Amino acid sequence: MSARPRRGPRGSRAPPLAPLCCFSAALGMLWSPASQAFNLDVDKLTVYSGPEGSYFGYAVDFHIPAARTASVLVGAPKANTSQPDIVEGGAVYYCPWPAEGSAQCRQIPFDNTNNRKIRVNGTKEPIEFKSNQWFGATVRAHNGKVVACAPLYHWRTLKPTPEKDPVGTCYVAIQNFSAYAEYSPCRNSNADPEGQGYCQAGFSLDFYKNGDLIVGGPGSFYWQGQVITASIADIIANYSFKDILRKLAGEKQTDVAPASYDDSYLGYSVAAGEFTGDSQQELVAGVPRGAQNFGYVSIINSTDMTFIQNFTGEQMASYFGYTVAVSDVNNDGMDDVLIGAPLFMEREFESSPREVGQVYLYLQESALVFRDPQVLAGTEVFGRFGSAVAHLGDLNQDGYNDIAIGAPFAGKDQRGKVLIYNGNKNGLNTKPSQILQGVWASQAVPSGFGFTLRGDSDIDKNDYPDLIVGAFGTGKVAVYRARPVVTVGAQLILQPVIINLENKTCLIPESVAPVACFSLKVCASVAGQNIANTIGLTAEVQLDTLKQKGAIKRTLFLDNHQSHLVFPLMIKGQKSPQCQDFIVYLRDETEFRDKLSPINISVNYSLDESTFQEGLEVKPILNYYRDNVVTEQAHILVDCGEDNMCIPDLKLSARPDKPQVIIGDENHLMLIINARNEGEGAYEAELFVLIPEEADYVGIERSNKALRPLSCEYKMDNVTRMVVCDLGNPMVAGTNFSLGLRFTVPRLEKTNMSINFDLQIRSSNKDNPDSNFVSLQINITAVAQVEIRGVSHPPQIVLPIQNWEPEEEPRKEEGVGPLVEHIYELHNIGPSTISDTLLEVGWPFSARDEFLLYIFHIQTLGPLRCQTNPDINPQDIKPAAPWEDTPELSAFLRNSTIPHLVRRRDVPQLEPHRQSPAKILNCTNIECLQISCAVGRLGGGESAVLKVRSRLWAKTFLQVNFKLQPNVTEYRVGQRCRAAHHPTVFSLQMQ
Ligand SMILES: [Ca+2]
Ligand SMILES: [Ca+2]
Ligand SMILES: [Ca+2]
Ligand SMILES: [Ca+2]
Repeated sequence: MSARPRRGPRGSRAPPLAPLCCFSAALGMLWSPASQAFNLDVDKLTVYSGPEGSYFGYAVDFHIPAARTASVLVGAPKANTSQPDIVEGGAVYYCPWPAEGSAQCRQIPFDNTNNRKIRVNGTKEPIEFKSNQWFGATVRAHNGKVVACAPLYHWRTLKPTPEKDPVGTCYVAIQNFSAYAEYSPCRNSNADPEGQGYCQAGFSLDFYKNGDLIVGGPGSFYWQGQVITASIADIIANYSFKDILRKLAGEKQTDVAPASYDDSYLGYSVAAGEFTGDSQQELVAGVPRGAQNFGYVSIINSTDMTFIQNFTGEQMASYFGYTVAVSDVNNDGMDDVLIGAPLFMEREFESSPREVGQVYLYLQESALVFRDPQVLAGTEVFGRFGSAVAHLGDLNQDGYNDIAIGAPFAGKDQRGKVLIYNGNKNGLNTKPSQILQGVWASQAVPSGFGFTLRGDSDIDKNDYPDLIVGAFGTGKVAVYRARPVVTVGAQLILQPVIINLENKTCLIPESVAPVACFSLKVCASVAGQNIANTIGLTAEVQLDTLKQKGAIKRTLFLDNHQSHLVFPLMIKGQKSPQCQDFIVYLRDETEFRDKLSPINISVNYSLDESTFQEGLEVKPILNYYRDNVVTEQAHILVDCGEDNMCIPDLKLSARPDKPQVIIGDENHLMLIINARNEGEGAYEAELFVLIPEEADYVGIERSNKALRPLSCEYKMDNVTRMVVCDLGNPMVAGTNFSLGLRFTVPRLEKTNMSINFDLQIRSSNKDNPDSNFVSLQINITAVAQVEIRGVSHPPQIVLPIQNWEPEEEPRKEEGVGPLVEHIYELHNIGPSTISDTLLEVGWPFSARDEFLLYIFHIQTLGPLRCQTNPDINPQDIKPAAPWEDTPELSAFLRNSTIPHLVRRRDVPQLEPHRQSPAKILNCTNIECLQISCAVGRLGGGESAVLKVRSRLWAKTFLQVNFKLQPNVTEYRVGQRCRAAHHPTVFSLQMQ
């Protein structure tokens, strides 16, 4: 073995081929899903079985060579074959559909031969080793062509000393299994681990849509791995049984990479999709141990095999890229990428991480631009959610492709599960519409139901694609067929809706007393892909459903005197509704008291199973995403005066609880609304409040006794957002109450002067149904509290300074005097943003033609633009090189919240000389230099900082023998002001 010790021979590491090892200690059922079943049929399953221990079901595919024929291909990589002297060479089975009795599946004779031999030094020895080669570990069919591979196929290599390199090999079958060819792309002179000797070609397998083959070889180049593509026609044309080292002209492959890419397993999974905005598909390949074991998936240019773009995993050793699938789940015409990371751990950094697995969906927004992934997380520890991800096609024919995800070790006894996720315009529904449960327990290895999935082919020609699930641990394969989806549009029409008890126009059979009544029409239409011409529904109508069991139902069917009725509804053809009419009457007024609460009438419907034909076909199913109950309400006319004409007079007024809202504030705002009915009863009276885009609805006020806590609902109608409150049904005459609706107004930045709430009460009465319209305008104000803070460094200076004399005519900054730095911070406490503010600082510059504090440099932070009058440094003295700020100063500059009074503790306080009170210099008695700074937009909580570097003109003070104590921390700071939309002038002066 030529492998260097570090790399080790193939057998000394966990082979990537073996199914990720099995955990017998699952932590039990952590998940009890509401088990729906949409829309795969779980009754008319086709189950194929293979020899025990053969791993039958490790790979599966549909084989649909022509429109009228369909079958299932099943790989059984540990099956024994008729090949002489080969042990567990592996096989691919052809399983006809529909299944034919007991002899269901038969081996496809891809290769009947023993190991080929060569003559070495006069003796014949095998040049290849087909025992335990895992033929059938991958199987793929495309338009009648079938490819299956044996990734652990070894060959001897051409070296003088025999070696066994697991190069892997594949076989192609065409023309209804009449012609076969072998394709072993890594069986070449580039042997050994550093070459392609450990390639394991065919570990993963797929087709481009043009029929070209994609072969993954994750072991090449010290397990860097590679992907190889070739055309089937070339493989066939080039094939020769004897010529074992043929090189394919049109073959393409990814190249060897630097050693840092070793052990990353490129080609562990492969798929094809269109991601560059043209029509030529790209290759997608999983690299689950790449990127320091975070795993990634590459999009690879199919023309030159260069790497275009990567998706990278988020957790080490999560095996991101273990599987990859391409589908367009949001039906925008652009392929999306799904990536499984079956070892992903939840709560990775907590004490009890849970290995649940995860699948990532990357929606393509435009060429090579993807949205942040939607994550579908597994729920069962060690369930290996995401071991398989399959594009299903549009399983329910709603226009969006659907996805199946396998969790092969989940569920009871690790029997495995498959979760179906329906696509929608935003991606995938986060809740599965169906969870298929593995039913086979297994002893030695988990049954692995869901380890292998294949969809997107219609095996029974019912226009709905079907799903194959492999369970290699028990040697079983199940074909789940999709049920046709029937979408029912149902309607209840009541006439009239408001019933006058005195208007007795119906006669009950065998009775002379007339009764009040109304007509009830039940209508339904059906729609669906390839559904029967006549669909039988069973409809059940319930009257007065709000009255609980035992309570008097106020309405009954005229026909049967019951409050409910079950009847068949046969619907012929699609789209046009079929209706059935009923008469419903009210009991005599003396039999019930409640005339106020509405009479709720509902119809629910189901498919009439008795109309289904018995046979092979799967039964249709109602659309899971439609409610199969429709409800309407009728009302008893009350409170309408002598004439029984109900004319309400609805009055509405509203006011806000504060006169204005403030930009930048949290702005809790309550509308206090008064609703009155000064006329007769108003039916289904509702208050509508349209919410301006700046505001959000919070809820109804409940703590204030004067305000009624009505039931209100937030609704959205297209882009219009509103609150709808139930004011009573009827809202009786004389009603007068107030309610409070709470809002926040967080989005005021772009609004000018005011925001508007529009309000109205509406009822279902015929006459005068609505109230006055109220448009409530609330003014917007900007209010900001601004403070100025400052610090001087040092806080005081004592002259003379030991061993230092000022220069007579200083040429350099250091010759002027001690450094005095001031920092002013303009801090906008908020809440509103301020702008167009002016910060002015009067700086004690000179007195009697002598300089006092001589400025060398002005520095700003934040939105400040400053100028001075007169100019600074009029003597043109050479400034010192700018030095680093002291830690305190830089902290102050960076973060204004560091209390600058700290400086007092840092500096020894000198006892002021009481006997000679210092003269205070300020802009009233000396010449000041004006620093004027225009302050730009300053949000609430933000600061602008002005930093002035000056020197005390020491000569001035020494000449007059003057002792200055500029205790600068005492200058007037903290001026407060309110800034509005007009400029505000701050003035700051030194004392
Ligand atoms: Ca492309
Ligand atoms: Ca898409
Ligand atoms: Ca769908
Ligand atoms: Ca089907």
